[in-house]
Amino acid sequence: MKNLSILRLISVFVFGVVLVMAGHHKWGMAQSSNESRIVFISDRDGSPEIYFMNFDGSNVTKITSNSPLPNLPQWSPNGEKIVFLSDKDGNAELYLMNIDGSNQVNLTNHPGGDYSPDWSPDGSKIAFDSYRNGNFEVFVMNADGTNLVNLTNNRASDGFPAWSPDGQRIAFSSDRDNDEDNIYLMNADGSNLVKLTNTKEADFSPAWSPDGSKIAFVSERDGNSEIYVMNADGTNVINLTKNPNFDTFPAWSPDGSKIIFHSERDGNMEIYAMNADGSNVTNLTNNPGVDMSPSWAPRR
Ligand SMILES: [Ca+2]
Ligand SMILES: [Ca+2]
Ligand SMILES: [Ca+2]
Ligand SMILES: [Ca+2]
Repeated sequence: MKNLSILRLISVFVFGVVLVMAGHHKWGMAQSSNESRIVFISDRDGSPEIYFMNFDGSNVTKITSNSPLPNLPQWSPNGEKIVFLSDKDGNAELYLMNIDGSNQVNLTNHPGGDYSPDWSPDGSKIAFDSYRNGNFEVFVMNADGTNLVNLTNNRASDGFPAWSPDGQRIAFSSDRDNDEDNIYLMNADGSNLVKLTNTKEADFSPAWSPDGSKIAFVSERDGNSEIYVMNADGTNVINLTKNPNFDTFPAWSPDGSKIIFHSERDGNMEIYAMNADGSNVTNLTNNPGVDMSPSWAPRR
């Protein structure tokens, strides 16, 4: 699956990009405290680290220091922990830490690459994808790293797990039908597989709306990476971004009104927010560094 591999390389590649851009943007929307925060990756201080910012792009705060290639931070449902990817122990592993960056624990501890963490809605489990068996598989483990289960067991590339808000199903992407990646659903135990999309170009990185009615995802079906949304049964697919540049990594706001994503449309990687219908796109980061992989704080 070329797109899985390409996406994983982006985390390394884009940190070599240096472009000049200046300015700061205020969105000016009032939000309650924890809902307003976004965790993301930036190399604005010279090397990639994990940061917080408010929903409007203000109050940027660095959480980690000297963290080798951190990526894909995901806030726990109770707001107290962050799971993220780092290669600080020599290969891609998933780590759990407190939201102040303290107490980093290696959850995966396996020489194979482990990526794409996603919390179960009750916070008891973490789904992820891993190359440890020689092809990408979707695994689930307890939030302390115990009780590992391979949910896919298929020689195809299976990745980007996303738990439904009711905890019953997991969306993921796979090229198991000898095609490009498409979006599939399975029950949280790996049973009852349903294919939701069926295109010749790659569909990946699914993200459920908080009410479970829709799934945002990335597709290259219109010639470049765009953020799409569809009903959770696969109907009514809509291109939300319609921009010739690279748009990927959708994540919903806790109230379902916004989708954040990262894009290179302004010349370097920035984090953007848009309304869930694609309108009112706003650059939240406005920094010449690489800003990527946003995740919203959970609803409290
Ligand atoms: Ca590993
Ligand atoms: Ca597989
Ligand atoms: Ca695009
Ligand atoms: Ca930037």
